[in-house]
Amino acid sequence: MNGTKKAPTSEAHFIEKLKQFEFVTQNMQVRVDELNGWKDKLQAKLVLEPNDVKGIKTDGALARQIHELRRQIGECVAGWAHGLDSSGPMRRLSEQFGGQGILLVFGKVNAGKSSFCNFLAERFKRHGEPVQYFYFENGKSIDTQGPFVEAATEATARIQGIRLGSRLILLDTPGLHSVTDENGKLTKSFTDSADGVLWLTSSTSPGQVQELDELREELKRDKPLLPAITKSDMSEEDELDGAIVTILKNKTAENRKLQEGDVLQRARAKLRQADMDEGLVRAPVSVSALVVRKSPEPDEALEGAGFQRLFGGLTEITEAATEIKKRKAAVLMLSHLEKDVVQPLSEKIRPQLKIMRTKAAEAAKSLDAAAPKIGSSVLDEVLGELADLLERHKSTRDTAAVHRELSARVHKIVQEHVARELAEYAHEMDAALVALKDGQYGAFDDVTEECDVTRGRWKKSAVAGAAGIGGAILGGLIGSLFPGAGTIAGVGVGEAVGGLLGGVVSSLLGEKGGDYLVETERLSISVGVSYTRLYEAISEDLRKRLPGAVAKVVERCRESVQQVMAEVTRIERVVDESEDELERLKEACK
Ligand SMILES: Nc1nc2c(ncn2[C@@H]2O[C@H](COP(=O)(O)OP(=O)(O)OP(=O)(O)O)[C@@H](O)[C@H]2O)c(=O)[nH]1
Ligand SMILES: [Mg+2]
Repeated sequence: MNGTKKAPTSEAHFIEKLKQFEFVTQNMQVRVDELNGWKDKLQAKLVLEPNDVKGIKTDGALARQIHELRRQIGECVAGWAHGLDSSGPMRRLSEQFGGQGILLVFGKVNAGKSSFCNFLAERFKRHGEPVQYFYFENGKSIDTQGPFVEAATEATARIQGIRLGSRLILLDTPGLHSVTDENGKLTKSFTDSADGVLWLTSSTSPGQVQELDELREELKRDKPLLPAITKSDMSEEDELDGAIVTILKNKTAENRKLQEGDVLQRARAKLRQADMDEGLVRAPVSVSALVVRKSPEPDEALEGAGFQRLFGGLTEITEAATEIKKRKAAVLMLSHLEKDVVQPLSEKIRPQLKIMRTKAAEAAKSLDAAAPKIGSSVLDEVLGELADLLERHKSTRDTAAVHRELSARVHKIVQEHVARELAEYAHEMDAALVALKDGQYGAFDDVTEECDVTRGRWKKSAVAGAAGIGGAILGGLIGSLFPGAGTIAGVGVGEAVGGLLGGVVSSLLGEKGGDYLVETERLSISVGVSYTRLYEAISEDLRKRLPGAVAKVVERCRESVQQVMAEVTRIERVVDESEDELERLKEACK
């Protein structure tokens, strides 16, 4: 026989209604996906670009700040996953029972929880509904043959459950204040997954509201609470066919009403006092599973034992639980994102970004001062060496060597100053910027003196030959009197003086020497080498080009600082925008 009659009972109604409940909506899955997507996007955007800021030395203060930021971001992102893991058992359970409602059967040791679960399973079976018992081991649910152990002494030491029909899970937990602390912890790790709570309190001393302290978190999450006063029965002796028998009877209606009113009042007061929503407490229902079980007509006994009312209450809280469940995945995800993602970003990353902004601004400021300072010291040092350098190459007049050596010196001096003043940076001056091209500044100059020379010549070659020899000897002598005048100058002087001497000799020889020819000539005689013009030309050019070349190096340093600043700004914007975006997603979840 089956329990449904013409006018459906509350029990039948509950069983039917349960089939229509949708515990998860497609819509919420979309929300959860959005929240997951938000996190993934944030993680991708938090990757620091580029990997290393060009031109900044790895041991410098700026580089250390970047390194620190990268480390902190890495730590935060790793923390996200950890935050998600710590809610593992609950999450796994929620996933496993994705489309089903979970009611937590909660109460003190011996409150009658396992008996209550077994009893409901019996009722479902009686309605031809599938029933499946299971328990948890190592985080996995294992199906088992029911029913659960009911005992006068502590019976349940594991989390076990029953699937009633295809949509409802009852979680039977070890009793509160159970002798083993482990059981309490175990229970706690699963209570999170519930969508609603059935609080079982024995009619022998109902309403020990301090038990609700353990449910603080569930109630904070707006889970509905239905108190059931169990064992609402009493034994009475009666006479049956002349024999004295013990009969189990329901407690009187009056007694039940009193207890139900009392439990409701206490529970509400407790929630109020704990700053929770007292509206979560539903009207308590007094029941006796044992009375029904002992009755020869269990279907009929349900009403008197309080179960039709209880099914009414179950219908209500299951309905409320579906609402919780619909939002649950998104609510859980949101609370994870706020606690594990947004909070560390504000507490760790934002302050680090602020420090970096300050450091970068300071660096930019000291670069402003660095360019003119380095420019003028470099110029002083280079010009201070220029005269020496030219002096060293004067004898060879090798301007190519001058340019080569000077270019190298300029480059080296700039580098030395840059290394000292811009120690943070790895930029080098582009040597091409100060390269001195050969021929650019002219050459070493001759220092000359001018004189008039009178040349004479005999027609007879013998005399001319003798005069030429003597002149050459004397010329060489004079040439050596002008140091640095060089061979060419020496020969020139020798020839000119030779000509002069020839004239003297011919006058000594008289008319007999032959015809004497005289001519006067103006000669420019080189007496030394000057680099005055070269010095001027080079120093003028360096004055023009060096400050610019130095400024270019400083500019590149500034670009590096700007790169750091840009990255700081970008990360700040990512954090701001992500927080705004999460607020929008949160609104959409409501
Ligand atoms: N009189 C009466 N006794 C009941 C009723 N339901 C359960 N009991 C008894 O209460 C005792 C405890 O029942 P359990 O269902 O094991 O209680 P529990 O809350 O699961 O206990 P733990 O698992 O130890 O926390 C058993 O001896 C049951 O027979 C009832 O409706 N009336
Ligand atoms: Mg039990």
